[in-house]
Amino acid sequence: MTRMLIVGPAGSGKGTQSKRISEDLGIVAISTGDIFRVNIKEQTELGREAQRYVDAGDLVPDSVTNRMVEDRLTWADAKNGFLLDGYPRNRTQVAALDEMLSRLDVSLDVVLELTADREELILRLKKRAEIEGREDDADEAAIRRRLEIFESETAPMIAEYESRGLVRRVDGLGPMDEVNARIMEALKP
Ligand code: B4P
Repeated sequence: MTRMLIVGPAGSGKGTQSKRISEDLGIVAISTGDIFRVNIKEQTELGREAQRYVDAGDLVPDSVTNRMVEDRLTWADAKNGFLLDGYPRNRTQVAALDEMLSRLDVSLDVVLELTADREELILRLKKRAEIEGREDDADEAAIRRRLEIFESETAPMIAEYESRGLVRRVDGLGPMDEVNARIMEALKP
């Protein structure tokens, strides 16, 4: 049973790799970004609340995001392990996740960090904008904002997990299969 996080800047391959890890390890992948996008598409109350933040590349308020994750972690499919993609993203969310896990009487096994340089990230997001038409990829200002928030809020959060000895860092550059092979190597005990 594995309980893990995948972290990295926008475009580093989190969503892409988490689907593959989920299949390889037989654990559910939970992407906060995907949950927001589905809710925005369906214009649920959560979607209407999150939309302007997601479109601008800002973080959705912690209270909204934390509540959503806490609910999702109680579903039956998360009982046998999970991979959280895109959560937590700042220190407040780390504290909230610590509390959730303690209530569930479980702990994290590993935090997988994907790295890639800024030019490559921007290139990938622009390419995805052409293919998938995600609003936050099509807007340069929103891309910059997501990368800024990663530096100012998420990188210090990763340092926190590093001090707990949980981080395994993997180079996210190169073909997806190669990145996946590096990840599987890094996840070996
Ligand atoms: P996310 O959905 O997490 O968006 P993302 O950071 O861009 O990552 P994503 O997983 O989609 O992209 P990936 O790197 O896999 O968040 C979107 C928004 O939701 C946030 O801005 C925020 O508003 C909100 N949100 C989410 N979580 C939140 C939280 N915890 N708190 C508050 N708000 C939150 O891949 C990018 C592209 O690169 C893909 O097109 C892929 O095909 C390509 N790619 C991947 N690997 C590649 C490789 N090896 N080579 C070439 N291309 C590759």
